[in-house]
Amino acid sequence: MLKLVIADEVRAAVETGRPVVALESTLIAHGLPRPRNLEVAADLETLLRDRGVTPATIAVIDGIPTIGLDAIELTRIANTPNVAKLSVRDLPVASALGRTGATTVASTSLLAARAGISVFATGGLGGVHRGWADSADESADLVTLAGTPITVVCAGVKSILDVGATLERLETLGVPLLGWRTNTFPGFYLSRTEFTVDWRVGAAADVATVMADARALGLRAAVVVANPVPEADQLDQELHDRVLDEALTQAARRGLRGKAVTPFLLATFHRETAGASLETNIAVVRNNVTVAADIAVAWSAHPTGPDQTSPDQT
Ligand code: PSU
Ligand code: MN
Repeated sequence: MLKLVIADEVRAAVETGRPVVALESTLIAHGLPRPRNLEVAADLETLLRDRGVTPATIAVIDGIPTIGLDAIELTRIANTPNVAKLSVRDLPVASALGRTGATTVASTSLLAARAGISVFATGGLGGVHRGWADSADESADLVTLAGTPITVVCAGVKSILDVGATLERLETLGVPLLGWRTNTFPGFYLSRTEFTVDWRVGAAADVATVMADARALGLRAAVVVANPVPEADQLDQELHDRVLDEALTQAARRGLRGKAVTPFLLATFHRETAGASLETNIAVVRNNVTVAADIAVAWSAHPTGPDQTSPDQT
C-alpha cells in the first residue's frame, strides 16, 4: 500500500505543534538552472532553520512521496536531467510505477497538508495562461488550492500568465487572498501589477487567525499570501515586457503544450535577461520563505493553531 515517508524531524515538529514550512521541488528541478538550483534549495532550508522552523522539501523518490528530503535526495532531484514534473494527477502514477519526480505547487500542497503541515513557501503560483481562450491552459495549482487547506506564501502568480484571469479564477474557486503589507497584487518578477487585493495583512499573527477561522468555518481552500519582491530586487519592467514577448513567441513557434510551457518560459527568461531574472526569482523565493517562517511561528503559537495529532500516515 502507498505510504508517505515523513522525515523524523518533520514528524516530530508536526506532532508537537512546532513550526514547519513545506518547500516544493519543481521550482528546484525545473524553475532554476543547475548548479544554482541546489545551492538555493539548501539555502532556503537554512533560512528556515535560522528562524527555528523545520524545513520540509517535498518530492517523490522511487515512487514514495517524501516529506522532508535528505541531502542525497535533494541532490538527486536537483541534478537529475529531465526529472519528471509531477502535478497532482501524476502522483498515483509515479507511486505505482516507482518513479522519481519533483512536485509542483499543487502536488506539494496536497502532500504537505496530508502530512499535517500548514504553511508552504514557493515562488509564484501557476495560473491561467495568456491566450487561455485558445489553449485552455490553466495550472492545476488553482483547482488544487481550492480544496487543500494550507497557507501558501507566493509573490502572486507568475507574470508570464494572464494575471487578471487568474485572479478571477481564485475568486470563483473561493480561495482567500491576502496582500502581505500591500494592497497591490504582486507580479512575481515585478513588485506590482495593475491589480489590487481586497485584504491587506501586516502581521503573521493575523494570518494565523485567518487560518484558524478558515478551519473553524469548515473551509477547505488554501489561504494565499501574496508577498511582493522588494523593489530593489525586481526585474526592470521594460526588459521584462520585451523578454516576455520573445518567450511567448518562441513557445508558440515550438508548439509547446502542457507541463512543458512554464519551465520553457522561465528558462527563456533566465537566458534572455542574462541571468537578471534568475537573481530576481531567487530573491522572490527567499523573501517568501522568510514570511512563511514568521507565519509558521505565529501559527505554532496561536491558541487554536496546529492540531497536535499524528500526521496522516507513516
Ligand atoms: N515558482 C517559481 N518557479 C517555478 C514554479 C513556481 O518561482 O518553477 C513552479 C511551481 O511548481 C508551479 C509550477 O506549481 O511552476 C506551475 O507549472 P504549471 O504552469 O505547468 O502548472
Ligand atoms: Mn499548464
